[in-house]
Amino acid sequence: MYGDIHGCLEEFVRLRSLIHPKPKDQEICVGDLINKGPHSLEVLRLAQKEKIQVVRGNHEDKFIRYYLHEEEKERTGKKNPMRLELSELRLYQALTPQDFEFLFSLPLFIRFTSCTILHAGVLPSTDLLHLDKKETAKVMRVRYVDYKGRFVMLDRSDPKIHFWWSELYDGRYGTIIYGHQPFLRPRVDRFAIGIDTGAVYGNALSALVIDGMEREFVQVPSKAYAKRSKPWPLL
Ligand SMILES: [Mn+2]
Repeated sequence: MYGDIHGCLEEFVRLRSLIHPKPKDQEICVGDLINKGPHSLEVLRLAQKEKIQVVRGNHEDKFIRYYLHEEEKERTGKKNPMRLELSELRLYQALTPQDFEFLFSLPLFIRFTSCTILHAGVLPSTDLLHLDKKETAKVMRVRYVDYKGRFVMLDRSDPKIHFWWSELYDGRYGTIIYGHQPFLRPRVDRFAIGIDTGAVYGNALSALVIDGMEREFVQVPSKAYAKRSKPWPLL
């Protein structure tokens, strides 16, 4: 399982060469392959070529939603309400129909007997098999929840009064392996493991390698391609 790559191709190639997965191994990314970093398109193509499984992150979701709005614009003349940054627009324009097909094919979660892979997390009320549009969005975005287990927007989040989502997670989907929130080191809780170690911010790209009962983290240090807008949270 690989943490958020965000276009860090060089780091991803190095990490894979350390692990050297065999054809029988399953490789899975926790989402956010693209955006922020330098080589989003190449990472996206590598995942397709190497048959790496990917769950949908909020950055993949952004491109999917933009595509659907553009389609609607063509059909009805309605304006696209979304705005992409220049770098995002360039990436969007470089995507082929095959790339879009790949993006649309990404599942929200991948379930195994003892673990589930998804991008951000679940709320106490999340039922992964019956999700409406709003709840689907939360699975790709949740960080903090309030004392009633409700989603808290990022700019309202306060670690002093809110819970990290996994603190209220009861393990009903097994161990959840997720990304979305960069940590200095992988965060290991009773029923959840966060493996985004902020590759694009110059910390490290991490993988969790599971072999039977054995669990190992493999990391490569990364260059800084983007600046964090907030100080690094110590969770
Ligand atoms: Mn994310």
